[in-house]
Amino acid sequence: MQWIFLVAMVIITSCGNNSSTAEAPIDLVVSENFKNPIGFYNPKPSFSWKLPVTEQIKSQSAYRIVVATNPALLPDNADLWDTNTVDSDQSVWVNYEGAPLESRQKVWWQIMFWDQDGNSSRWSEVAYVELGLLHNSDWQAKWINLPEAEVPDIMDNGYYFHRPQYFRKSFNLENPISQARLYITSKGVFEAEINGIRVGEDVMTPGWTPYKKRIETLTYDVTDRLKKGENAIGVVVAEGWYSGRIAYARSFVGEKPVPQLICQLEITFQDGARQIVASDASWSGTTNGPIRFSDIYEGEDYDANMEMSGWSTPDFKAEDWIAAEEMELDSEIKLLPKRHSAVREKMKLPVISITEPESGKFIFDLGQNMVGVAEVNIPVKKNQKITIRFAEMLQQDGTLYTANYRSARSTDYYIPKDDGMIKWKPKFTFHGFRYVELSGFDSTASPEKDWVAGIVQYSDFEQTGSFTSSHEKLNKLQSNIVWGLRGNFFDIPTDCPQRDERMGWTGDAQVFAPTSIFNSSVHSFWASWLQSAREEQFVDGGIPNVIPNNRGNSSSAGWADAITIIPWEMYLRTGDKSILEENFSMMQKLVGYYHMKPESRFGELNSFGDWLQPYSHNKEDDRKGDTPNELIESAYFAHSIQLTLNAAKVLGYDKEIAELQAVKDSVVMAFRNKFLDENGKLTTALETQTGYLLILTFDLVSPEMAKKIVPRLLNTIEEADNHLRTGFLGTPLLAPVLHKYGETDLLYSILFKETYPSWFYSINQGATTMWERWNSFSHDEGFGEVSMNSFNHYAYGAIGQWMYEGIAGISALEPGYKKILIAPTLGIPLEFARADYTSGYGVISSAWKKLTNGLELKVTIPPNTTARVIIPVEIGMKVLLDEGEIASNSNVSLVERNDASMVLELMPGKYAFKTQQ
Ligand code: RAM
Repeated sequence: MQWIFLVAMVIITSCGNNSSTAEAPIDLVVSENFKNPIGFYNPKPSFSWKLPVTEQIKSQSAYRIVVATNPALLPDNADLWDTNTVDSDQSVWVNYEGAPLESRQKVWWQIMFWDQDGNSSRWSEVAYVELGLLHNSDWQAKWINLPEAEVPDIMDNGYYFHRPQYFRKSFNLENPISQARLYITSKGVFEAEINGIRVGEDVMTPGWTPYKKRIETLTYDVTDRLKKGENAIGVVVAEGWYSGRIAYARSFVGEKPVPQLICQLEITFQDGARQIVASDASWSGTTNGPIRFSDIYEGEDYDANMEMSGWSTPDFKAEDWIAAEEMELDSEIKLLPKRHSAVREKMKLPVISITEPESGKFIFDLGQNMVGVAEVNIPVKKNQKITIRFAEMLQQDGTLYTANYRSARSTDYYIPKDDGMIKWKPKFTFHGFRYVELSGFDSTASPEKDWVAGIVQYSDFEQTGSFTSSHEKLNKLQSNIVWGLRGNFFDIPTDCPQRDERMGWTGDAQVFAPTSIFNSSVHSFWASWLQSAREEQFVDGGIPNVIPNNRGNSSSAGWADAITIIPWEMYLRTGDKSILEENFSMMQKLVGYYHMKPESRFGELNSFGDWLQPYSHNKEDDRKGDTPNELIESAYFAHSIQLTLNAAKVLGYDKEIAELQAVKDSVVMAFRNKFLDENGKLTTALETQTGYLLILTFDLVSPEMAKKIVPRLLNTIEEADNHLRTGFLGTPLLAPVLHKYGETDLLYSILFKETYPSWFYSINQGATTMWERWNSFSHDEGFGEVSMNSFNHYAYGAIGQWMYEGIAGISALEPGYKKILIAPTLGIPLEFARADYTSGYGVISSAWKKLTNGLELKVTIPPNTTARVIIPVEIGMKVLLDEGEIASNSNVSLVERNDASMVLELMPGKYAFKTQQ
């Protein structure tokens, strides 16, 4: 009897309609791609997983998720949530619907699925998610600072600054430890140590948010750092974005806020007892540590004579340290767990050559414009100051070109305490550079390449895509785009990483966001920045030009719209509806803001126009280009309404759908009446490429009218000798529009232009990143306009989207790539191209190669998706699959055969097609 019961149990728990077991699901993540997070921000996570790639598994027919408070309860006794068998092919974004999770809570989860034939999989490995501190009331700790830090010092250049504050606390733990977590953040930037060893690998934490509303907290597992007996924690806090110089003003215009620390070390002992070590007035501190000064723009000053050996260990005698002052938490400022990865050291670049253009000043070339810090490993003389300067470019005489840093000092100083070798890098600054100039080292030694390394830092995301082709310059462009991304995803999306700016310009962000997600796992990065946008939205619905905002209260068309465009783009590319839910009301308020103005008052909004359009005739401000503000404003108004409407449809917000549709129709009518004549010609003073591109991208006219407009656009391009005449707003639209209207040969020719203005032109001038201007530098004319000349500015990298979607031809037919389109665009200049992209379902790839008499196309489709592939093949030619007949493969079905292509529907798998005479 017992035996029969046991067998029955086994059958029930395997839950199969069919007894065979498939491989377990893999890559379990919560919410925006977090793998086993601790200190997690979201008490209602969603769950996603991937099906294993095997011959047999094509799709999921059902799943079961179990969630428990203890891994031992899994899978059979899940006490928090058991979905039981859910008949569904959903393998991404399954919302947790168990009891709400609480601060600190750690829960374990596991998943199994049934494939298309009802075969059950094995259970996945157990994954977990641990929450951070979700409420201000979770904090016993107080904000602390040193009294002396309240009075800032003044720098030589007149800017005030606060010296970095070192804090410490020693404490006794009487019992063996089972678990310890450090919850920590600062107003400023911090680095923590426990018992002399650094905590975590993050840099410049907590990053930059609207500090008056929200400061992000970090959580670290420090169980292994602590021991029974005496322990100590030490934290150094510097100004960072909080009170350092950032932008034309500081974060808080006119204020001189004091950097502060808050942290809470929570220890659980093996007997279950708990102890909390929290920042408060019992901590002591000093500003007399070795980091004398740190600032994002200026750099860092370090004096080794001031080193305090062992300052974060229990034995340290903190004799001249003073008591910290404590301050209660402010209920207006929410302390919330950081919702995207902090910046980290991601790569280390070696030096490729050394020069000495001025006696005693050696320049180390890293061969690549990058963002981060330089690590030096050099011989020094006691008290002989080392100067470390940076530049993105060199002048003709081989010395550093630093004029484009504007007022940013961007220099580090180090004073050695002894003769000998030092290894050092700064902690609380970052630089944008390719070249490092060293002087002041021990001049008896001759410089070696290993004296300097470039430590590349950016928000800790992974590569999700790659693009390569037969064309060297196109590959260089891809590399420059990726370096532009690495350089400008430094906790927030910045326009540039090197000069006295480095701000979250919204316009730049919206044009580059789609490209960024092809290349990197930046979904949570954008979701987090959008939260800052919600916090910064003005009462009237306007959106500041930079987020976080430190530039006053104006909104600009094409910039503000980042907050409708980015949620929509992220939804399309990930299938995550929560990004629409979270941002819907912000989107709606922006529409309301635009709508406040009667239609007759087009052009009321501030605008940067088609920023930096080449050959501008604009007499007021040539940077704003030739497309009138009012047209840009009205077009973006219509576009933002459309995207908000799309979101309302996805979310099923019926009331809003009707309202938004009505506004959209009236705006579009007004646009047509004002800006177009009946022949589709722009009525503006100048016909611009961008004017036509906006109309065609945002579908502001009927298909019949679009047919009249396309030739006009082509005409403006021809007049420019087949070059682009577009700025920040127009350039990203060129590819989608020309692609949509079948002008891909022209598009290839614009993209492959070597002459100004073009992508390859900058490459021909030596670009290793994207530049702010096509001619930021040229061999003939030298450096461009110095007042605004960044050599690391991702905006024009927006073409990367078409390299994936157009050239390689990978795009999403359904949000999140549940249904994929593979439709490569062959171009005369290319022999082959290949892109790989890791979607929520797994790797999608498309690789094509021209053959003497046809084409080879290799495609990978991940499980639980389907794909439509459009193979360019003329009538009369044959298409083979794996050297055989297509018809013999049951995973492929023919949708259509037309003059120019064969359209097939593919099940998951790998396919090699060949076209032949
Ligand atoms: C400059 C930068 C930035 C741009 C603004 C309008 O500061 O070029 O990228 O968005 O102007």
